[in-house]
Amino acid sequence: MTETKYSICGMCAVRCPVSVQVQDGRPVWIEGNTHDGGMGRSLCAKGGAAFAQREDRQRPAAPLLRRGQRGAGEWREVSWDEAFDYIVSRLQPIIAEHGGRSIVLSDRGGPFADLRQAFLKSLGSPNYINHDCTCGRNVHHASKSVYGMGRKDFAYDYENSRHIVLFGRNITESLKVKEVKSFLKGIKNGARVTYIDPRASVTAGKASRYWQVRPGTDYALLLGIAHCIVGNGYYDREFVARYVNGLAEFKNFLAPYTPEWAAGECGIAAAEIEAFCRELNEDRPKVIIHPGWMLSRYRDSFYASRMIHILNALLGSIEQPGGLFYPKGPKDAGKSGLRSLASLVPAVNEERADGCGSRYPQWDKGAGMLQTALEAIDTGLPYPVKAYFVHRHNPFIAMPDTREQRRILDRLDLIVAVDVNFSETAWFADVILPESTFLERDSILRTEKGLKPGFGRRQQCAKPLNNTKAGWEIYLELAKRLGKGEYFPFKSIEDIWLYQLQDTGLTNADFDAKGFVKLSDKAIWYDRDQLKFGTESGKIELVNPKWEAMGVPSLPPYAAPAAPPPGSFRLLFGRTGYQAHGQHQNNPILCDLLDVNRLWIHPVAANRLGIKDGDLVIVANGDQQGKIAAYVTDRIHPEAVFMLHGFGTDVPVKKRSFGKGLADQVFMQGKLKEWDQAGGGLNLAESFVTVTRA
Ligand SMILES: Nc1nc2c(c(=O)[nH]1)N[C@H]1C(S)=C(S)[C@@H](COP(=O)(O)OP(=O)(O)OC[C@H]3O[C@@H](n4cnc5c(=O)[nH]c(N)nc54)[C@H](O)[C@@H]3O)O[C@H]1N2
Ligand SMILES: Nc1nc2c(c(=O)[nH]1)N[C@H]1C(S)=C(S)[C@@H](COP(=O)(O)OP(=O)(O)OC[C@H]3O[C@@H](n4cnc5c(=O)[nH]c(N)nc54)[C@H](O)[C@@H]3O)O[C@H]1N2
Ligand code: SF4
Ligand SMILES: [Mo]
Repeated sequence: MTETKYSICGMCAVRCPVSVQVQDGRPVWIEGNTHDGGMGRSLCAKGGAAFAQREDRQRPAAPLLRRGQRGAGEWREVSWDEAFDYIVSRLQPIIAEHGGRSIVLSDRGGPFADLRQAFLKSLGSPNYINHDCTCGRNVHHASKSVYGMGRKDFAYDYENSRHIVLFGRNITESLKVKEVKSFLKGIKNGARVTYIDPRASVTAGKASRYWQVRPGTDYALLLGIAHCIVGNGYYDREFVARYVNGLAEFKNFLAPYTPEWAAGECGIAAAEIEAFCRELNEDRPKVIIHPGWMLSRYRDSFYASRMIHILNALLGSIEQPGGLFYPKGPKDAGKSGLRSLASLVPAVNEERADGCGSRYPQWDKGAGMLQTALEAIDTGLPYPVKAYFVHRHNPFIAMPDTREQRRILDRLDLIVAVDVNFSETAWFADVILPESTFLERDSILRTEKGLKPGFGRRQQCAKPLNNTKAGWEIYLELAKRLGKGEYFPFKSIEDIWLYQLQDTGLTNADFDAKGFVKLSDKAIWYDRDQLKFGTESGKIELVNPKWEAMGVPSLPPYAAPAAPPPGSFRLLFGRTGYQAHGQHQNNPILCDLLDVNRLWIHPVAANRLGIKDGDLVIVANGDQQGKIAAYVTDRIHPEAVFMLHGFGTDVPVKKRSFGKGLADQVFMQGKLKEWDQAGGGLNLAESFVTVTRA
C-alpha cells in the first residue's frame, strides 16, 4: 500500500514542506509539498539525499558513552536507560553544587526550539543559546537598532521586485527552495539584479550587474551609495517624512563619503555607483536590498548592515509589494497562536553566563552568544558553567579555532550531544544521544509566518532504522528523570500537539490533508499609512538614542579594514548547493556530487607564487596548515582566497569524507575572541592565510 505523508524536511535549517510517498512502511519518494504554492515539487539536492542519510551506516545507531579520553573516539553502545541514568547521575551533583544555571544548551534555533528551551528552563538555567553568533547576529542587531525589529521581522517579495540587490547573498547556492524560486520568477518578470561579492558565485551569473568588491569594504561602498541617494534626493520623500527620524544628521555624516571616496576604498568606480543609484531611483519602492549574512562576519558588519537597513527605508521599500514585508503571524489573521511549551515552566531570573543583557546590554537575551558563553566556561565568570548540551549544532565546525574550543570544552564536567551524525563536536562529547532522522520522527508544531500565516507539522514518515529517539522523547524523559516531569504532562506527541493547539480551535486531524493549516486565504498587508516600528519612538531611527545610551554610536566614522599582511590573503568561505555547512560531506549521495573543496586563487597571485590550476598548495595560518588543490580563477578578488566551508573532517568513522579537503575554521585562530563590538557576530572573515606550492 502506498500513502502520502506531508512533513517538513530536516536536511538543513530551512525546513521546507515536503511530501513523502511511503510504500508498506518504507519511504520511496520525496518531493516538495505541492500544496505549498511556493514549493511546487521542487527539492534541493540535500533534500533529495534524505533517504541516503537515513540508510547511512556511518552514523550513531544507538546511545553512546565515552570510554577513552575526550575525542579519542572510543565508545560503548548502551541502552537509552543507561544513557539517561548516566546523564542524570552526572547532572544531579552539578545542579546541587552550582545550580541549574551552570548548564548551557546550544542548538540550531528555529521553530522547534521551544521544547528544548522549556527543558533548560525547567532545570533553572537561563543559558539557552543558538548558532547565530556565527550567522546573522550583526544583521539582526543592526536591524534592531534601526527599526527596533529583528532581521526575521522582514521578508522579501522577489517575485514582484524591480531591483534585487545582493551583498554577498549567494541566493542560488546558499539556498532556500522557495526563496530561490521566487528570485528566479522575479528575474523572469524583469527584475534587475545587482550582485556584490569578491567572488563570482553562481548567483553572479544570474545578475544584470556584478561588482567584484574589495573584501571587507562593503560599508564604504554602502556609504558612497547612501551619499549619492541622499544628496540627489533619490529617496521616497513621503515615506521618509512620515517614518524616518534623523535624516539631517545622517546627511551631515555622509558628507565626506562621496562615490569617488568609496571607489578608492572598495574598487567600484564612482560612475558605476552613480549609475546604480539612478536605477534605484527609477526602481523604488519595488527594491530589495538584502542584508545577507556575509556582511555579518567582519568587524564593522553591524554598521554595514545598518546601512543596508537604512537604504531600504530611504527607498520606501518597507511593507511594499516587490520590496520587504513583515511576515504576518496568527494574530494578524485574527487568530490565536500556538501555546508555548516554555510558558509551562516558571521564569528563570538569573543573569546569563554569556553576558547578554548585562555585560553586553545591547545583545538580545533570546539567542545568546556562544563565544562569551565559552569564555564563561573557561574563566568560571560570572559563575561556573559545568554542563553543556549541544543539540543539532556543531561548534567545532561552526565556530572558529577548533583547537581552542577543545581546550575550553574539556573544562566541563559533562558534554551531551544530540545529533543524527557523528559531528566533530559530538565526537568530543561524553554522551551521544542519536536523534531519529527527520523522516523517522515527529516534531512539535511550528508557526509559519508570512503573507499568509499558518501552522505546520513534521510527522514521522517511517519507523527509525536504528535505536534512536525523537528530540521530544529525549527531553521529556530527561525532564522526568530529573524530577521536572510535572511541567510536561504529555505522554505522546499528540498530547503535545493538542496542548499547542489549545487556543486555536484546530485539531491534529486538520493537518492531515496538507501538512499545514493556513489561517488566511488572502495575503495580509498592513496599511502603509499606519506602520509602526519597534523603536521607542515608533519610527525608523537613523540615530538611535537607546543604542547610543548603551554605548553603541549610530554613525561612527568609517575605518578601513586591515589589509592582508604581505604575502597573505584574506580567507573567504561559503557554501555550495550540495551541502549544508559540515553535515552532509559524508552523505553517500552528496559526497558523490562533491567530495573535496579547492582553494580559489586569482591568476595574478597564482603566477607570482608559481601555482598552476590543479596544483596542490599548502594553506597556513600560524602553526595550522593543510593541503588542497588550487583553482586558479579571476572569479576571486586578488586580495583573497576562497574555500567552501564544512570539509576536512577529522572524525575517522566518516569514511567517505575523512581527511578530504580542508576545514576553513581551523585557520581562524584567535577568532573566538574577536567580534564586532556592536553586534557581537564573530569576525570569521578577518583571518589571513599564506599559500605556497606543495
Ligand atoms: N568557518 C565558518 N564557520 C561558519 C560558517 C562558515 O561558512 N564558515 N557558517 C556559519 C553559519 S551561517 C551557520 S548558520 C553555522 C551553522 O552551524 P551549525 O548550526 O552547527 O550547522 P548545521 O549544518 O545546521 O548542523 C548542525 C548539526 O546538526 C546535525 N543535525 C542535522 N540534522 C539533525 C537532526 O535532525 N537532529 C539533530 N539532533 N541533529 C541534526 C548535523 O549533523 C550537525 O552536526 O555555522 C557558521 N560557522
Ligand atoms: N546549500 C546550502 N544552502 C544554505 C546553507 C548551506 O549550508 N548550504 N546555509 C544556510 C545558512 S545558515 C545561511 S546563513 C545562508 C548563507 O547564505 P550566504 O551568505 O548567501 O552564503 P555564503 O555562501 O556563506 O556566502 C556568500 C558569499 O559572500 C561572499 N563574501 C565574502 N566576503 C564578502 C565581502 O566582504 N563582501 C561581500 N559583498 N561578499 C562577501 C563570499 O565570497 C560568498 O560567495 O545560506 C543558507 N542556505
Ligand atoms: S533547502 Fe533543501 S535541504 Fe534545506 S529544507 Fe529545503 S529541501 Fe531540505
Ligand atoms: Mo547561517
